[in-house]
Amino acid sequence: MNKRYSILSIVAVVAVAGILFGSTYSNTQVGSGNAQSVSPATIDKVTPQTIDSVTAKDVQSVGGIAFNMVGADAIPLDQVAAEQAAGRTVHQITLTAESVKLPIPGGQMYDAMTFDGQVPGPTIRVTQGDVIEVTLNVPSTELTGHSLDMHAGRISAVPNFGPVMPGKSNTYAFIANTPGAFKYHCEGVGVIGMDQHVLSGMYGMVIVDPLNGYHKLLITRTATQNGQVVLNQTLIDPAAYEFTLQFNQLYLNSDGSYDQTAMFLHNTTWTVINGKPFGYDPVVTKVWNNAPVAHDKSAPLILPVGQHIRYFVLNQGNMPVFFHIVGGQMDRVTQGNMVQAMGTQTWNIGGSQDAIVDVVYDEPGAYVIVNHDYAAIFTGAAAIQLAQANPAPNPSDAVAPPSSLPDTSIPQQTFVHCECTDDRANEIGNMTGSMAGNMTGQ
Ligand SMILES: [Cu+2]
Repeated sequence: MNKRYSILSIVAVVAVAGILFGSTYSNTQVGSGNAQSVSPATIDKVTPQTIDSVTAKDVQSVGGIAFNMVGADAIPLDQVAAEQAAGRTVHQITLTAESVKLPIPGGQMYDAMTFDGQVPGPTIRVTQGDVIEVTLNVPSTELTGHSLDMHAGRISAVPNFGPVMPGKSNTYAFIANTPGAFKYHCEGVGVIGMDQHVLSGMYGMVIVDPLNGYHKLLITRTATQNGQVVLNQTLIDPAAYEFTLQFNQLYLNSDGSYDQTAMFLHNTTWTVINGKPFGYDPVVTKVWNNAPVAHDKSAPLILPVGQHIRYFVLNQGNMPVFFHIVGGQMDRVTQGNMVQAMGTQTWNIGGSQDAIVDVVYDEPGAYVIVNHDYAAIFTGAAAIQLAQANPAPNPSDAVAPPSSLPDTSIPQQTFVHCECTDDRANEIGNMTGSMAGNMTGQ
């Protein structure tokens, strides 16, 4: 590695590690004081547009408002059962760190680091207010320690995201209080190696469905009436055909090992969507079409025309994602179940940020999802979608599992299509009736 970057790297790691792990950790309880609960009706009067100007007088005028801070997201493990008894659903999730070799275009292999032998790691799906109790296992065969940072909760990094050395495991629990599509990732060993571990594959998604479900989708087009152009608006059901799309980069030396110098320079070797460069593009990745195992083949996403499509988009990488659908527009973009845009062409998703994108395709055709950064497109950030009147079974495992919420997901047939080991592909293939590679951890 270039000496300058080597020194920079060490300085950066020491600085971050000092901040994260050098401080003394104490488990602070958020006190409830004399605060009183707020009814949903009262909350509704305070909108994001007005909250900045709310004064004590305003608060009095709406009947008094005081947030009842009964606790943080983090839950001590011995209190998980009590939360369950009180009515929360508990998801016990286990992830296993696995360093493996995975293919890249040209038939070459690279040194991947994974959760459960697949990139991205298993998608975890819960409902807002559920408890996630997660265990990271690091087998004794691993040559390095790993860790697990979950963005779906407000929980202290220390000690929860700390190093788990080979042969050890670590468990923590939290309430998923905020809806969205959240990143989880390895932090290396006390953040040392975090870049290598994440950019080599140790990342995944937690979908937190809103407690009261997704909003109906307003579709705005135009029509002609009595010789005039008029708005033609339709409100469609929240239930949608769903896909997860996770963007990242690979920075590789010619032997398939991690290239940190290339990372510092943002000199991408491959850009991946759901773990593969051009993974939904059978034209570019011909090599995979001749692969002997199904999970190494590439296939486009198949979408139904005129139906509600929902994408959970997550930027796992080191570069912005200018999310764009060639030939399409986004009917809605939401974050935290709050609408951010309606009718937009491109949505900028920064590093470790998510967006939930809703679209209706009016006509059959090919619509390519890209990161509208040319360096990203031509290194792999292009996924072909075919919108059809009568779609064949969807050739993708990108579908999230149905939530416990009614009226959320329209189940789709799935197909093993992950950047994963043969063993993992076989395991997923045997998960009859469930969504490939994903889990709710019930
Ligand atoms: Cu790791």
